Amino acid sequence: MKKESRKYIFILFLVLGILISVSFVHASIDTKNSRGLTTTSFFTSDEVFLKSSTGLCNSIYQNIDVYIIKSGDEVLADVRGKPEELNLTSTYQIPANTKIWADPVAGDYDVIVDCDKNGAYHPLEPKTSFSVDFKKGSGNVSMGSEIKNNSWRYDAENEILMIEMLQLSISAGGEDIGLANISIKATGTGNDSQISALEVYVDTNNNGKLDENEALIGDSQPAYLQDNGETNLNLDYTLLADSGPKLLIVYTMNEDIEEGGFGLIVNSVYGIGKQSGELIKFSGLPINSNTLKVLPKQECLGSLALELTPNPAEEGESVLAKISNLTGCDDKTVNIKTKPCIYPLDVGYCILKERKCEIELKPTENNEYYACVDKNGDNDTLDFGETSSISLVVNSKTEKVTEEPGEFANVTNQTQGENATAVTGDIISQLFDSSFKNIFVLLEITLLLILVVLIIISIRIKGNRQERNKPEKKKSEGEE
Ligand SMILES: [Ca+2]
Ligand SMILES: [Ca+2]
Ligand SMILES: [Ca+2]
Ligand SMILES: [Ca+2]
Repeated sequence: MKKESRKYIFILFLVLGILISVSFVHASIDTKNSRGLTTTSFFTSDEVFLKSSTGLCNSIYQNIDVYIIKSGDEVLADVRGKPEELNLTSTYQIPANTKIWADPVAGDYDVIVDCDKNGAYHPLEPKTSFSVDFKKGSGNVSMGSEIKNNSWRYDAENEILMIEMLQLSISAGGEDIGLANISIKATGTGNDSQISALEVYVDTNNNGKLDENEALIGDSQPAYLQDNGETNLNLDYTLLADSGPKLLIVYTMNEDIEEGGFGLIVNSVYGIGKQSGELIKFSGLPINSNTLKVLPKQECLGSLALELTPNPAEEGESVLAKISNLTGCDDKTVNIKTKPCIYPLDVGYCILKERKCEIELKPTENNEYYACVDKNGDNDTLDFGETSSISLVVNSKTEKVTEEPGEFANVTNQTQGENATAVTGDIISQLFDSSFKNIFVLLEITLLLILVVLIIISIRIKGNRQERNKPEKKKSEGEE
């Protein structure tokens, strides 16, 4: 019996020992992914998180070091450069959402909790393992800022041949990608084989426009071999992981391109992963551009000229405004204004026929005259050769006489001959007018004086009457 009871005690201790060791195992650490799932397998595109049960480090150490070391390493050489120091919760647990590696490198690893922070691993300290596999990167393309080029025409005086057609946002994830090629298909009624060049640039300043020093990364001349054709351009550009530059697709137009609508579709973009070496097909395609309307070549050329005859002119005299120096502008309207062209029409207009037109003016004073025409039909008069101005001098005779009375002699001397009599007659009538006015002023003053005297007299008479009434009033009061 004694032997039996010893056996039972031994079994009891054994069970207790197992229970204790189980509770020790229970205080463990595990790796998990960003979705909170416990796992030991990660990709290079993932982030590694750490979690634990309560009572870690036998509930003795609260401030601990977490090491990630290469699997099987004896020394604690952290692959991130240094261990991560952590404060456990009040229940001796790794805090929630503890990320231990944001950009893991492919390989097999151990995670060790150095409870006593002595820089060495003790077999009783918590430990787990995980592996990271390389995953090839991914690429995406999306529409950038909308480019609104409604129309274009060849203008010899303002030669703009390069037209931005489409801006793309492009991005890489997981690894750097060397862009390999882009496939672009022409659309629209216009004959695309007439487009001189198709080019792809990096829109460094992201303004939707091609600027100086922006890098060309792919091109084709001509743009397409045929109408509505498709061109596969080779690209020379390294897209860095987690970056998002903008690309610009630019057409170079041709002076002799025929009218029509011009658009394009980006069908595909391919690149090669710099780490994986694998072909990466970009998602997000196809993407369409807006349609550019190509108009007939600009025919109305030259710089508008305005001439006024006579200039100087006499007051009341008609002046002819002559418009000239434009070719190919017949049937266009030229507005004449006394203010710059942005102001409303205030004088008149004429319509160009056989390169010229004219309009009769009735000027009353000196003025600046402006001629305005919209040569290129873009609803403004801001383009080359669309405006002209000239000063008109109007000799006003009466103004000179009234403003400069001391210069009668000069005026009469200047206007010798036929005009002389008229001018002298004018002066006499003006002198007569002024003396007539003087008489009226004198009369008014006299009448005013008489009025003042009459008022004074009436006040005095009133005063005397009151004086006389006073003793009579006192007398009557006394009688009462
Ligand atoms: Ca230790
Ligand atoms: Ca076409
Ligand atoms: Ca730009
Ligand atoms: Ca214009």
